[in-house]
Amino acid sequence: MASHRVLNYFHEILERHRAGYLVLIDPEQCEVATCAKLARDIERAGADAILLGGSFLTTELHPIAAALKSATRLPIVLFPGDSMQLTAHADAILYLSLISGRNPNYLIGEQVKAAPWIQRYALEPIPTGYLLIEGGNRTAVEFMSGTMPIPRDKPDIAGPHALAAQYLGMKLVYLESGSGAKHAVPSAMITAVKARISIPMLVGGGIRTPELAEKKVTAGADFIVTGNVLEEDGSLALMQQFADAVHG
Ligand code: 1GP
Repeated sequence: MASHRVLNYFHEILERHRAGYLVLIDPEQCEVATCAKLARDIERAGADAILLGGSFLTTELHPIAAALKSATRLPIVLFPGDSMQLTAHADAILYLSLISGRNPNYLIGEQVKAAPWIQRYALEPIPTGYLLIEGGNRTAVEFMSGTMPIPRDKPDIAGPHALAAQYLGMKLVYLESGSGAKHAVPSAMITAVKARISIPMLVGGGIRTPELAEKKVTAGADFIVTGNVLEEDGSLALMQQFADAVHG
């Protein structure tokens, strides 16, 4: 029986704060020598967990994950682009199914390849319905997955996708504009999805200011994910502003 330690922790965050703040580290952008400091800063800033992963990996994940894990008590949660992005040096994995797409490889193929390794590494799998939303530019996830994003002005399409994820037993829904998206997920879409589901919703992609993060929380996001903006300015002060804006 898999433990639900990290999922339970996510629910505890939502009892403590109006929303949670997750910092995404792309292993491609993180040197082993510097990522321990980054992990300590993320914890000091008040973020709730670290996500680790990217659309495309050309670097060794294990030493980076190990350095992060030894530097912080925050959960390290894998956010993999495919079944190669697995390591034992993490607490949990967002077990993603790209349900907005119709590519069987990202609906179930990569998941089957990953399953025995998740078991071997004793990672907590958190089944997550992953919805790619049009963000105003071509993103790596769109290209790598070969799937079309849901149009930005179609909340009526996003809502039933998220509801289907919940009915399939998934524990989280992730609305994703793609890393470096020009536009974050529209607030109207977040509100429409929120009205459909009772499982927590993560929102990420293109969130570059604490003010925008705050707006997405007001619209209904339960967790805000930021990646790119901290790769450019990974200052403790900015991370603290994000954490404060999200926690409220
Ligand atoms: C990407 O949602 C995350 O998967 C974060 O996106 O890098 O644009 O913050 P950004």
